[in-house]
Amino acid sequence: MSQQSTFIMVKPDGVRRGLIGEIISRFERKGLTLDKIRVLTIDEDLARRHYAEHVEKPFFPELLAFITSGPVVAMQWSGENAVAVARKIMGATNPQEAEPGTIRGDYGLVVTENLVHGSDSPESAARELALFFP
Ligand code: DAT
Ligand code: MG
Repeated sequence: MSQQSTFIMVKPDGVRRGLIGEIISRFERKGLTLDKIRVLTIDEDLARRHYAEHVEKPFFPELLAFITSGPVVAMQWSGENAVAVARKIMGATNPQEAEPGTIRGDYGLVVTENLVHGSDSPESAARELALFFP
């Protein structure tokens, strides 16, 4: 356990559906601290760098079209064990498998449109935070 920072992003579906406040409030209520926030539309270059590990995957074209389809809310959150705690609040990648009570479990239905991104390790967090908050 340690003090950590993590990168969290409300994806275009969360913004379109008016769920920014709902998603932010879940991290807030848990006790994490919002350090940085910005609204932007991701272009193809940033999408390829952010999702570098997935560029060769069969689902990447769909992921690229989706993540560049409208504004996102990019954030830095910090707190004790923030990386893993935030992933727990988000729920499983596929919203159909995500538990009720998680963001994806409560609001998502299909895997591409799963509302929220969160770093999967402290190393990913450092890389992603540097991309979005240079
Ligand atoms: P996570 O967002 O939980 O870290 P990931 O990094 O494995 O999941 O994948 C990044 C995003 O890509 C994920 O949020 C939704 C999409 N995705 C993942 N696996 C997929 C699949 N099998 N089919 C379609 N989209 C997928
Ligand atoms: Mg991931």
